[in-house]
Amino acid sequence: MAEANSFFQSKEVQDFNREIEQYHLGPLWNAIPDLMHKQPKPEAVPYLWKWEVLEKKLQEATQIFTPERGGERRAIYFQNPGFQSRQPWGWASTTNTLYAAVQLILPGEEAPSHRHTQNAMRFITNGSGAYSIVDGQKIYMEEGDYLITPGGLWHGHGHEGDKPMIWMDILDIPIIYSAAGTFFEGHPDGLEKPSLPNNYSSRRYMGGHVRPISDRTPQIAPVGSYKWAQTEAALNGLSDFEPDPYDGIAVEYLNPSNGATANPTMGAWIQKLPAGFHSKAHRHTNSAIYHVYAGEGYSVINGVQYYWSKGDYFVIPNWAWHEHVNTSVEDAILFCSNDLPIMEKLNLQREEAYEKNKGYQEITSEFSPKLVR
Ligand code: GTQ
Repeated sequence: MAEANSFFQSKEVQDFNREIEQYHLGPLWNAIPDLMHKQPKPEAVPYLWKWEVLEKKLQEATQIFTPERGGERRAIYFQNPGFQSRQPWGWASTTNTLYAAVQLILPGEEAPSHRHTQNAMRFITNGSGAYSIVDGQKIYMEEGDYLITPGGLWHGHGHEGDKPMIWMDILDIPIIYSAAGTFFEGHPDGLEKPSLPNNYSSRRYMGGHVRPISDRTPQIAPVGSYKWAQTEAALNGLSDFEPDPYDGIAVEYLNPSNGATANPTMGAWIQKLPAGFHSKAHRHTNSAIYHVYAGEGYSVINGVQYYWSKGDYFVIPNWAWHEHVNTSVEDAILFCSNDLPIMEKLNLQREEAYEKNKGYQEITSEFSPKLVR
């Protein structure tokens, strides 16, 4: 190897590499170890955002920005520190493939409808009375609901309640950006007028339990909103069963037409970590963005301890070792969004158990989250 190294560093090779640059040509012999490293090396780093910071910044944003003034949504996204060099705007990358944000809408506000090639999903964290109009269907949102807005569908939001409402958005912006597949269009009417009965698809499908017999082959998931009451019932129904050793009691949102994930490129599930639960550690090629819906505990990611409590968000980059611990006497409930469907479609999905130390990582340090001063 020493010989090979000195060959790559030799003046002859270096000069040649520089010489071909002017023709916009590149030397594979030097590039290959950086391009085809032995295992995933995501630019994304593990990170955690505290709810107190998000709440404060969203509150401040209400003083600066209104949908009326800006013609857009009041969303603040999670910029992974590993992507500062992506231009523009770090591609709003929370992981290599996914964008996530928190969005706040005030009573009476309307966020105009638009459509884009990016797929979107939402997890409702605070409040009630707001709605999303997706493809002509007005869908009311309540805490714990999960909504999908597959790419290409018109969507806009409004709020009929009397308190601010907040939710999490997850989109595949970085994937669509790198594939140069971005199309975006504003709706000619501002907020689209509903053309279907309210909550149409969830009611027709009973949340995925049955379907109208006329609906045998829909292409995209025909359920726009997955209601918390049904998700919670599913979690409770599993409470007598052995939890998954890595993720606790976890149920994934699916497209009842074909059993695939609810959104074609992004996966989402709810996982309950019973009181005192300590998962085993593993790693997988997909990345994940977590929201702490209830409870408190910590996750160990690549040996670093990330303490979390209700309202926090954290990132597990691709191929990072991780395990989750519920430190309290109450159940913890985590919402997990991930790029598993993308990895599966590209035949990249792999998973590995942590074998050392009885399956638990050794903790090397504790993460200090950035707090408001
Ligand atoms: O609410 O429609 O955070 O289109 C990013 C893009 C939210 C939305 C985001 C969007 C939306």
